[in-house]
Amino acid sequence: RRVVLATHNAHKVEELRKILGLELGDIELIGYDGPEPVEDGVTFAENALIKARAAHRHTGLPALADDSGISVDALGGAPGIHSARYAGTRDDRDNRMLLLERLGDERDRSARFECAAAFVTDGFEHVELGIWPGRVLREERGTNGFGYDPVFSPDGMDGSSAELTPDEKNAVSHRSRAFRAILPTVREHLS
Ligand code: ITT
Repeated sequence: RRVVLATHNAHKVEELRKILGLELGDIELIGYDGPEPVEDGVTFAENALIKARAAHRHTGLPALADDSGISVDALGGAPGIHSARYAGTRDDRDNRMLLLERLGDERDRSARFECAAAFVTDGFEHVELGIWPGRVLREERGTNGFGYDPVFSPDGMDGSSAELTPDEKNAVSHRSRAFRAILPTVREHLS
C-alpha cells in the first residue's frame, strides 16, 4: 500500500516522514518529483488540494499534500499562502528578514503557523487543518527547523520553534496536527 507525498520541499518531507512514520504501519510513503501545478487557490486548503490532485493524476497513486505558511495578525494575515516566496524568491532567510522589516516595532506580534493536509484518491478528496499559535520575535533565534522557525515563538515558549528538537516540534506543530488528523481517513481509503 503506497501513498505519494506531493511536496518538493525536502524539510517538509523530513518532518512528515517522522510525523507519519510511527503511525503508518504498512503504508509506504513515496516521494514525488513530477510537475508542480500552479497554486492559484486563495486558501491553504485549496492549494493543498491542487497539489494532491496533480500528484494523484500524475502517478495514479493516492496522494497527500501539505500547504502551509505563517499568518501575522498585524499584517492582515500576510504572508499567509504566499509564505514560501514572500521576498520574491524561495530563500528562507530573505523571507524572514522581510517579515521582521515589515513588522518593524509593531507591538502586536501575534501570528500562527497554519497547515492544510490534503488527501486525494480515486473519487475521494479530504482536507484537515492544523494551527500552531504564537508570535513573531524581534530577531532570529535557533538553527533547527526551516522557513520562519527562527523568528516564530510558539505560545508557552520564550524561545523560537528553531530551538526545539525535531521531535519536540513534531509533537505540537501545525503540520503534525493536520497530518495526524488526516491519517484515519487515509487508512480508511487504502483498505
Ligand atoms: P511544496 O509546495 O512543494 O510543498 P513549498 O515550500 O513551496 O513546498 P508552501 O507553498 O506550502 O510549500 O510554502 C510553505 C512555506 O511556509 C515554507 O516555505 C516556509 O517558508 C513556511 N513554513 C511552513 N511550515 C513551516 C514550518 O513548520 N516552519 C517554518 N516555516 C514554515
